[in-house]
Amino acid sequence: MTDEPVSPSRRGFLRSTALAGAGLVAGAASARAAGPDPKITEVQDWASSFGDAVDAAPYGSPIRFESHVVRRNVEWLTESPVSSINFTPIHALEGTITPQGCAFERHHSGAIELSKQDFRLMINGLVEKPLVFTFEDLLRFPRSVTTAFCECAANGGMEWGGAQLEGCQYTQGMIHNMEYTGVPLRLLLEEAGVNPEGKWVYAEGADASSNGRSMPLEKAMDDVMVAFFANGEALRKEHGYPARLVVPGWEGNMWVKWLRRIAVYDQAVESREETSKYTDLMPDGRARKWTWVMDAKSVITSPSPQVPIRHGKGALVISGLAWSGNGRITRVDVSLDGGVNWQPARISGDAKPKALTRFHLDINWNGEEMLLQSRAIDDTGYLQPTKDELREIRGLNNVYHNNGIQTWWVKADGEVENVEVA
Ligand SMILES: Nc1nc2c(c(=O)[nH]1)N[C@H]1C(S)=C(S)[C@@H](COP(=O)(O)O)O[C@H]1N2
Ligand SMILES: [Mo]
Repeated sequence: MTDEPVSPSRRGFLRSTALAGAGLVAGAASARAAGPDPKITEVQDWASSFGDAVDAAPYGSPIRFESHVVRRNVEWLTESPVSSINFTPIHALEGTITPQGCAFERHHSGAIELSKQDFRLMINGLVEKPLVFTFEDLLRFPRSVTTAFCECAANGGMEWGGAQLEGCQYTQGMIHNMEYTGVPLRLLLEEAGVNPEGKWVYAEGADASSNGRSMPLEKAMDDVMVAFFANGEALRKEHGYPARLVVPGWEGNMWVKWLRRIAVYDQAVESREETSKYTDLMPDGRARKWTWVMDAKSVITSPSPQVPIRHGKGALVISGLAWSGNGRITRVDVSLDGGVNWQPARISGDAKPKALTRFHLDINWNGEEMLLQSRAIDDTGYLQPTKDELREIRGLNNVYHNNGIQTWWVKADGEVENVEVA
């Protein structure tokens, strides 16, 4: 099955009326009928000898049967792999936490190797006493723990013009969700003492690009964290070791990695041209700016183009992810007929604010074509829009903040294709 994206092509799909009556009811999954199965009746190799000793891998990796669950790149997307992006294999993951080893990476000038010994974090600008923290200093501040998704504003950007890439890894995979431990930025700012004129907090990284971004002081004092642990272990190099900003709910570009300086100013400043390009061009030539919050969005991760249905009709688990930068996911609806009829999915596990939320819907698939969609609703009452609703407002010049509803065309043979309904 296709684990690589197909070359760019545009597809439209007109809703066929034959699909409308796909009325499916949940049915029980069936087990195989008991029979003389050698996997049961014969003594297997793995039961006739010893397995690996405990030290075989002091730091373990996934078993080789899972070696396809990896980040993937789309080579034609960017000119150089050091200023590029890859994609989380969300089609192959379950639950909500993204393992660091397959969490997407976005670097403007490559992932740098910065040791804890070489790490320094400076706080200056409009503060009472400018400070420089070593990594050891950070470890002595009170810590907090939070789970948050980090989504690049460009996630789904290639789909503005129409369905293009075959797989949610590519269409929604510029996202990861980790449990972070670190120091609330507020505590470091309070230590330096923000002057009354200070209204903006500028953060920059130690890499060549610096990725300098400004955020309003209110956000910096609210839930922003200087994180050094992710999913219980040290940050990986590619995610900003030894410390990065976690900016819950806001676009990935604000999540400065290899953090080196926090400056308080009375106005917003941006470092380099490349990062200040994070604006949304509108049809009339004006640009939307300061669109930091990632609006509610969802996607069915399985079945999806990289995860076709192989078991034929009958019990089918539909699994997906929903998230909102504005708060908590309160409901996810699933449609089997391209948005004509909707039914609520089950939220599985916790729906944490500004974090990935897992939903499931168990159906009894009758083997007919489906146009699968999901739509997220958050606790502000916001309902995820269709792609056409977004285009009507924002036009087609835009790259960022595509949170439109995704459609998967499930064919009778179980293959799945990225389409749009008209
Ligand atoms: N220092 C630094 N921070 C950075 C970047 C960068 O290139 N340099 N890229 C930003 C962008 S655009 C995104 S989407 C996120 C991606 O974080 P990740 O690589 O952990 O997925 O990091 C942000 N922080
Ligand atoms: Mo990004």
